[in-house]
Amino acid sequence: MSDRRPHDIPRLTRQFLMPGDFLSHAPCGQGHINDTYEVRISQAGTPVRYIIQRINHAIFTRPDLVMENIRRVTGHIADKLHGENLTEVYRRVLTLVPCRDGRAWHADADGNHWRAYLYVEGAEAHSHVNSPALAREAAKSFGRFQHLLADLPLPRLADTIPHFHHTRSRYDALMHAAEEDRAGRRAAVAAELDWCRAREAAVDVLLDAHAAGLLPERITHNDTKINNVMIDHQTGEGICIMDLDTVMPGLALYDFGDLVRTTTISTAEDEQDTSLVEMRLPMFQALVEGYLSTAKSFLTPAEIGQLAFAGKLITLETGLRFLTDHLNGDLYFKTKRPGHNLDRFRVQARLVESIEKQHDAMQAVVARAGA
Ligand code: GN1
Ligand code: MG
Repeated sequence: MSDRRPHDIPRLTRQFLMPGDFLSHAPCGQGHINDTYEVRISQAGTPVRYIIQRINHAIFTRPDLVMENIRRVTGHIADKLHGENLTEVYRRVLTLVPCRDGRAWHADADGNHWRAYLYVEGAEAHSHVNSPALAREAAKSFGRFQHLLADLPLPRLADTIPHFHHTRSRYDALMHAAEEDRAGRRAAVAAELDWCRAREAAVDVLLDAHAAGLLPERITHNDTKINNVMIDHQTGEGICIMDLDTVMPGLALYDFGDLVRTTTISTAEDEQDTSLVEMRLPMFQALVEGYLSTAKSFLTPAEIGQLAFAGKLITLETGLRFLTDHLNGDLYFKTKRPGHNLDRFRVQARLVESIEKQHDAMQAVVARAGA
């Protein structure tokens, strides 16, 4: 179904259990996939904020499974945090706001699926990391998130996007897109494709280790971008993990890898001057320390041994995905300018190279912290 009509947010707001009078709404967040709005409701004169989000059903083709995963995951975490007698649990885990008819989401007449959350006040998501303290907090929070979900009761969570971090499939999809050359862009990216081919061996490393029984399947977030953790204004603590659409079975290293990709990088993901892109070792060190502070109790030595490689792999994988989308004509990720996905690919490629150059130093950091 198409999504061409402007979203009538005031009307949508009335579908959810948000008592009060509608005040205003504004787009919010930096996501490349869903449409996110902040709404303000007046409750007896006090403005209260909520988040309303359209699930991109071209990408999440089973929004029902996404919502069932999120309902279980947020409910489990909230129960555990209450069990620890923590205060402000509604700020420490996302809280779904149900619809007036009791459902967890609203399907509109255009075939769009909408859900709502309480707004996490007194905190913000950062799109760039300027201090090791922030990197440490983010990694600590994602480690805690994995830990909290380690005892989620069966059944297994649904694979909302099958093969999401199956890097071999991502590589094959790129080669397929190059073969098809739907947007007529292949000739112009011949050098980029060669760069990817030269790194093909990397795509199987974690998959092979998993198949050999060395890396266990866990419940993972799978989209641990730095802007998916809310940092508390007062304490600087990573207080709440957001963007739960891809929480599903995965490898812990995928989560750590995407933290490396988005936190150690010296620039934005789409920086046009790629000479500025590098992997910042102090940030990597902070990530390793922060992650191990909450995840060491359950990680295996094989997982700890691949922390540095995971950063390279997920950066490479995300690069493959950006280049694939460029070749397909920019159908998947939202873009703001021509060549945007190609710019994103080039940044990932420079970051991979920077990680390759600093491999030994990164391994030494892991060895020190993991010992
Ligand atoms: C997408 O929408 P956002 O920014 O949270 C993507 C991630 C990529 C990321 C790259 C469902 O996440 O996998 O790593 O862009 N999400 C999906 O910036 O594909
Ligand atoms: Mg996301």
